[in-house]
Amino acid sequence: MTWKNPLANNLQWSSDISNKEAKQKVATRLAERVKDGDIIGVGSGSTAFLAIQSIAKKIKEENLKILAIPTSHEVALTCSILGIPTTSLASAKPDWAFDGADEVDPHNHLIKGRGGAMFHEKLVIASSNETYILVDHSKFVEKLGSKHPVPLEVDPRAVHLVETCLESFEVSSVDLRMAQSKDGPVLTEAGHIILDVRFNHIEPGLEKELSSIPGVIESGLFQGYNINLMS
Ligand code: ABF
Repeated sequence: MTWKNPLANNLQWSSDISNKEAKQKVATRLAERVKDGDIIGVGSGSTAFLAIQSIAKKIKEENLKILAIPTSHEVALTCSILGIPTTSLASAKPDWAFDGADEVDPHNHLIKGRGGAMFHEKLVIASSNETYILVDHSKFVEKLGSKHPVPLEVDPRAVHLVETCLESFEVSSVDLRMAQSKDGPVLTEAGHIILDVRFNHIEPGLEKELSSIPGVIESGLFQGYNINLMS
């Protein structure tokens, strides 16, 4: 008897997808570049979710074999439900990767991390020969930080140290990201907390300065990565 995955027909994004039509268009275009044998880094967020679905459709129709490197457990589960085999950065290097973003400035610098997966997303993007960032018009900003704070993934033991170190930056607020239920902080897949930080100015070297603070695992700032923007 053939086993039929009961989740396969019920796969949906957890909430309404904003600008869904624009996101779907870019997701469909992204899927066109999938070739047999590709190892693809797969980002998180609703745009990436639509892209995974378009890719799954294409590989089924054209009987392609690909391998995905997911950036979160959630993405891994989505791939698995859609029948896309997965591997990890420890075993393979992505030929290319795709992901979403929260803000993109005119230099293609990004703020990411609304879903809290920016550490793994950064590892995948930094490991890929080519990266496609999928965005709709709402993501373009003149200055990074106009709409979103910069998330920092922080070891919980370092929370006070990191807050103290942040005093030497021009910061207007630092918020511990709380779970929707408000009964505790959001924990990343690695068990770290997230501090959402609003900087008065985001200068080009800020990403490196932040990662040099002891206890900061990674930030959601992406400055100077070789990315191709798709909108
Ligand atoms: C991931 O999803 C995150 O780094 C980014 O915060 C978010 C973008 O989400 P969406 O595509 O749903 O707008 O890429």
